[in-house]
Amino acid sequence: MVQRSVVVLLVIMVAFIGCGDDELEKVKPKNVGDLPPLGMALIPVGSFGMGDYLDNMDRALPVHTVELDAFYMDVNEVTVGQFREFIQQSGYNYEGNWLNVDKYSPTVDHPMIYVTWYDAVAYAKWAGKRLPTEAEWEYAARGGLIGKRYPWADAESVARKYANYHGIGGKDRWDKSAAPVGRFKPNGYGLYDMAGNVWELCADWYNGTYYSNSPTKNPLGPDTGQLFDWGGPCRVLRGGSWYSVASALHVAFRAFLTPDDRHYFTGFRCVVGLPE
Ligand SMILES: [Ca+2]
Repeated sequence: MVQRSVVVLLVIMVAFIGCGDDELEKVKPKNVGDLPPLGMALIPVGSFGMGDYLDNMDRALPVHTVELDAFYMDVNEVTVGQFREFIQQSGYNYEGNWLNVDKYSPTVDHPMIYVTWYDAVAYAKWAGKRLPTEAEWEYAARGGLIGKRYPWADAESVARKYANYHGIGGKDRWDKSAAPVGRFKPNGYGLYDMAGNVWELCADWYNGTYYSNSPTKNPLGPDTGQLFDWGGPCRVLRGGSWYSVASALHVAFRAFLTPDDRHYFTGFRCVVGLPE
């Protein structure tokens, strides 16, 4: 019996030795379509309580259940280098001022800033992606945690390990500019800078009362944005920036900006759905 096992083993070994490079090339990974695209993380299908559990932010109430399909999200904010490549390849007419960009995002590894919502949408289209919905952004920022304040849970005392935000201390040595992307710790889904560095544009129009009548499944935001005394409508901004105080880093904190505004604190990242 032992001898027979040895013979079988030898046959198997010879069979493997007989496999050349040609054979290896025939082997394809299973379910290639399920692998995250380069630089993106899989955000799993699921549901969560969207909104503010802890701080009575009226814009982020009521907390309501949202169900989302799975999607992939850029692990980093879109960089200056990526945006320059987009312009070179597409011929897109970027009407911002590169001197402004260089002042606060001086290298190709810094997040692209001074983008309008239209610039961000154009980049996403070129990349075969789209902007996240506000619900997708918050779900991803929570990183699998439930009812927590920040992407890393609740303690502000460790914020400097995870976020570039106002003031210096800990790992944050970028006091007067954005940091290169990915220099702080990621959240539970492997996403960097969901708190701080640059505010991130979402696809949705902003309305402060939307949470009262949001659909449960894959909400897309209101049909149009809220109007204010000073103007509007606005698109949603999330996550806070290098110039924000810690309260703006909350995963539920909602900010907004008119879609043709450019600022030193505004950037974005993209998402893409899973193949059908
Ligand atoms: Ca950010």
